[in-house]
Amino acid sequence: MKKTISVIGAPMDLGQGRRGVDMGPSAIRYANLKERIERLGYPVKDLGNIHVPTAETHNIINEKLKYLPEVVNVNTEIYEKVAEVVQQGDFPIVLGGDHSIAIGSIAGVTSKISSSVGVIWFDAHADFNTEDTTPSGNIHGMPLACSVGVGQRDLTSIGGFSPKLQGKNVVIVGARSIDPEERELIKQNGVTCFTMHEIDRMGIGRVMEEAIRIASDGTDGIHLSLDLDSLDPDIAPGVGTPVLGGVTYREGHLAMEMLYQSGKVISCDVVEVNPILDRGNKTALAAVDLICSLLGKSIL
Ligand code: 6HN
Ligand code: MN
Ligand code: MN
Ligand code: MN
Repeated sequence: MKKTISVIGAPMDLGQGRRGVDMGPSAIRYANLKERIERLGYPVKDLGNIHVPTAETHNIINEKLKYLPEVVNVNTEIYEKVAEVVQQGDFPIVLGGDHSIAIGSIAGVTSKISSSVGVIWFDAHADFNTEDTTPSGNIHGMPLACSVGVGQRDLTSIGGFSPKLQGKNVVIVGARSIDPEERELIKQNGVTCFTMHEIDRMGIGRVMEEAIRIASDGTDGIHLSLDLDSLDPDIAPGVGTPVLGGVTYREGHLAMEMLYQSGKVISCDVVEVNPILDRGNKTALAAVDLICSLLGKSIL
């Protein structure tokens, strides 16, 4: 019997500045997420959406940590839901929403695992800023730092413990836009980063072999945090912070196929799909295609 897949919608848009990413969970569901996963032989439970307050009903108090209290509250709810799913032995897929939801998601996964969890952060960005290094004040640029215990306390201590991850088991793949001080933080915390440069030089196959080895070294499993802006904007235009020169469609799929073959992935986030900026739900469809490869869909 295959693991039950539990889908949790997190229509969060308070971690970034553009309208529409709150519709990401709907767009991904509309792209037939449930049916397509069921076709792979998994039981699927859709647990619905986490409540996210409307941006217009709240004020920004701290320009360096926009909507901090609201982002903390939503992530606390995500943490609780994900922890419950993992406790039951199911595989959570958290649909963003912006990438700030990974703070709660990773807190939930790591709280119920006896030893430690590795993370593969598939993204055009490193999401390793803090309130001291952020160029935007947007919390979606901070979740990976928070998860290794770096940053504002309310964010790092979601679930009542910190850090969630050890830098040596964290791997960023696909990066091509990193802020200057963010770069220093990544190095200081022992995080591995395979940028587009390494993907071009080594090929995605070798990059993923290394990434899987590093993320599973001494851990009980791998959490995949999949930001759709990792893909090239030609194939995934519906994202808030597109960056040229991204991962191709096949590179993305090979990465997911290799993660499936590793047998190590225990949970994932699928974030930053913005239907307002998309063309014909293309980005949500690409997201579902990638999830299917991650869950074992093979070509032959
Ligand atoms: N994402 N590094 C930029 C910032 O504002 O901190 C961009 C972050 C993008 C975050 O795409 O999840
Ligand atoms: Mn609520
Ligand atoms: Mn991201
Ligand atoms: Mn990104």
